Amino acid sequence: MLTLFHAPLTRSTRVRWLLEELGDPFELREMDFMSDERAQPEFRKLSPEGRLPVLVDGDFVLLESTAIIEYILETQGQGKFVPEDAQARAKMRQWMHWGEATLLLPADMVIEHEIMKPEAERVPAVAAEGREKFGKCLKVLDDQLATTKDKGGFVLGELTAADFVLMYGVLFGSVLQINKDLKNVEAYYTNIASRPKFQAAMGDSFQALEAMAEMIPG
Ligand SMILES: N[C@@H](CCC(=O)N[C@@H](CS)C(=O)NCC(=O)O)C(=O)O
Repeated sequence: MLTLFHAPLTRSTRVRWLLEELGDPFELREMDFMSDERAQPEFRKLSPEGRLPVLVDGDFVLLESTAIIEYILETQGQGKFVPEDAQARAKMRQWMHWGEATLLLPADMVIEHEIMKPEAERVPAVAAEGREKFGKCLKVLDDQLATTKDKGGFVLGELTAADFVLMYGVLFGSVLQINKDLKNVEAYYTNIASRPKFQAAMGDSFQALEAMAEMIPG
């Protein structure tokens, strides 16, 4: 059985959502992200930098949420959430990489400098630059969603692996109020948030998101 090391509101939510949608049993090892659990030597053997998610499949340990999603779909997805056509599959990977490498870079600038860092270490100019760049990225996604909204409502129409990745940036775009004028992105988030399996993956994180929204300056 697969074991997922997870903490609420981290990228492991992507993997947890996928596992919930697939419906096979898995072991969830929930960690307290803010405690010293991730610094423990036993955990560092799995994740040298103490990062989440971590997937364990027998003796096999895998890091990086996008690689984990591809591994799960390849080993137990039975063709779900992966287009058959090679070019559609390539587009799925394009959006997966974009959703991690491009979209989350400015998102992290905002999250770090508005929420995570102690106040004395926050640099408002970094947060402002992050907001601007994050907004521009989300506009790119909004334009893409305009082309697929009548074909299933996900980034390529039907739900694919790319959406499990993109969801995470979109969720923070919503909390940070950056999506608010991007109708297609907002509709996309609302659609995902209404899925029972997504709600199961989020657990009580919706309340944590509300608390986070209140911490945002201005
Ligand atoms: N690219 C990696 C990023 C993993 C990552 O940085 N996860 C965050 C939580 S969302 C983390 O564990 N950070 C710990 C730290 O920065 O010390 C992935 O997609 O899995």
